[in-house]
Amino acid sequence: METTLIILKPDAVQRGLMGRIISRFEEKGLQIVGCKLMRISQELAATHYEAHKTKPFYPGLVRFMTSSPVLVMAVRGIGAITICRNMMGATFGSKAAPGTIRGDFGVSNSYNLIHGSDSPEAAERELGLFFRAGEVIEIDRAVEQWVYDFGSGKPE
Ligand code: IDP
Ligand code: MG
Repeated sequence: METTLIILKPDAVQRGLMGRIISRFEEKGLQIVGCKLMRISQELAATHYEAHKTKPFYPGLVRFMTSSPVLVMAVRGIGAITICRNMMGATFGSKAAPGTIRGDFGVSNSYNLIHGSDSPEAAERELGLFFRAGEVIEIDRAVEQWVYDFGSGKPE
C-alpha cells in the first residue's frame, strides 16, 4: 500500500470543487486516510516547493498557495502515487486531458486545482510536512474484499 499527499489548492476550495474532487478518489477505490482544511504558511509553502525556488513562477506559486485555505489529504491504495497523478492530469489546465481533474475543472496553468506527490520519496517527505503523527490513520474497510482481488492471497 502506498500513501500520497494530495492538496486541493485555494482555487478548488474557493470554487466549491472539494466534494467533487474527493468523490473521484473515493469512487476510484482509494482511501482517504487523512484530511484537514488549513491555511499554508509562507514557510511551509517555501519548504514544500523548495525544488522550484529558482523557477520564474515560484513567487506567484507561493503567493497563490498561501492566499486562501487548502484541503490536504493523505490518499492510500496500491500504486496510489501514480494513480493519483494520472487522475490529476497534466500540470497545465489548458493542456490536461478531458477525464482528468485538471482537464475537467480548470483552464488555468498556475491555478490548476490540485497537488499530488510525484514519487515515493516525495510522498514521504510531503506527508511529513503536512501531517503530524496520528493524523494519518488506518481505516479497516469492510468493502476491501470487493475493491481488490484477494484470490491469490494478496490484494491485486
Ligand atoms: P505538478 O503540480 O504537475 O507536479 P510542477 O512542475 O511540480 O507541476 O509545478 C508545481 C506547480 O507550480 C504547478 O502545479 C503549478 O501550480 C505551478 N506551475 C508550474 N509550472 C508553471 C508555469 O510555467 N507557470 C505558472 N505556474 C506553474
Ligand atoms: Mg510537482
